[in-house]
Amino acid sequence: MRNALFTLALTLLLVTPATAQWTSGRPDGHAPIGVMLDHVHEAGEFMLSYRYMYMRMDGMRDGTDEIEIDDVVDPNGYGFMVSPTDMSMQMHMFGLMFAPSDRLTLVGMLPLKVLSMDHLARNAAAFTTESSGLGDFSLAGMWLLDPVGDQRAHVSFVASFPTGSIDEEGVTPMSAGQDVQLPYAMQISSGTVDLTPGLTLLGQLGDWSWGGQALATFRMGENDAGYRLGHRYTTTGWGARRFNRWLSASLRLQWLETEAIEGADSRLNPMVVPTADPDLQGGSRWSAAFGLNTYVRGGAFKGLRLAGEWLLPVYQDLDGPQLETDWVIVVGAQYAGDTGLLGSG
Ligand SMILES: [Cu+2]
Repeated sequence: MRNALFTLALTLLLVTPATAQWTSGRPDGHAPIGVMLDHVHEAGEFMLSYRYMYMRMDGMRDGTDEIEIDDVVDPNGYGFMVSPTDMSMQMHMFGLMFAPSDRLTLVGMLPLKVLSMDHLARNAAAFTTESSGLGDFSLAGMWLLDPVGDQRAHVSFVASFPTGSIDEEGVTPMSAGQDVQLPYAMQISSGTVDLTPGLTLLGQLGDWSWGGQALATFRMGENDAGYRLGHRYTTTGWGARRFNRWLSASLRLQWLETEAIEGADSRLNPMVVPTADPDLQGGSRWSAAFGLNTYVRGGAFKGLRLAGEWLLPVYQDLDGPQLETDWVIVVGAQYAGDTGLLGSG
């Protein structure tokens, strides 16, 4: 037995090229662009990043079944006065990374959100509410664990601070021209300090690479409006292939679970519209995503990465009636370089 193990270990050692070592210097050296906190930097490096996310939600769902808007507002159905019909969520995410050492990378992130939701009332009146603004600023640290050959792993920890607004208002047909509090999904901030521990695994083998990540977001306490958003759990795994020095494609699966809201905003009436009911905001979702990564390796734009990812839900189980997600697009630009602050490597 010991002999067999020794032979196996020796074989693995011999078939693993001596140069096999994980490297970020390839297009798939960064994860698909929809994955945050996927990579660390080397001592002295910085990175500026910008991501644009567009999420399209259209139609209502209860559990795994699609339902009609008419049923939501039918007095003999769900009995709400108003139903959302569709929503678009846009986010501009600005990020700055800096690595004080090869082990530790620090990240600052600030989102700008633009939200729009269309509705249909029982009396057939259609209306739209909108909100926008700077969201919650977050600070993250990532700690690189000891690499194993061409595989590596890091742990991450994010603290998000409620710098955005939970007091977004709008005019609805029921508000008689007055500005009234908008439902939970139209708010820009969680209103609480949110903590997100995570673990990321990365591997490379020839022209192929893979990765996996698990994140959990916990909302601390209760916000000024008397509620907290549901905790969120995300697990994702992907495979990627590079075609040459500057282009790679990826396929990714993602599991997202959101718990119900705890407490309630007393400015909202949960009888009027499902989006105002704290018990109708949770659910889980499986999505598949296709992505492209590019990496400029020389010239005036050396260190620039452009990437895009298109995500499609393949399974949704929602605490409904609730808007279902149709698709999500994320595009991003990242520019990394050496600050020169910590010498040359
Ligand atoms: Cu970076």
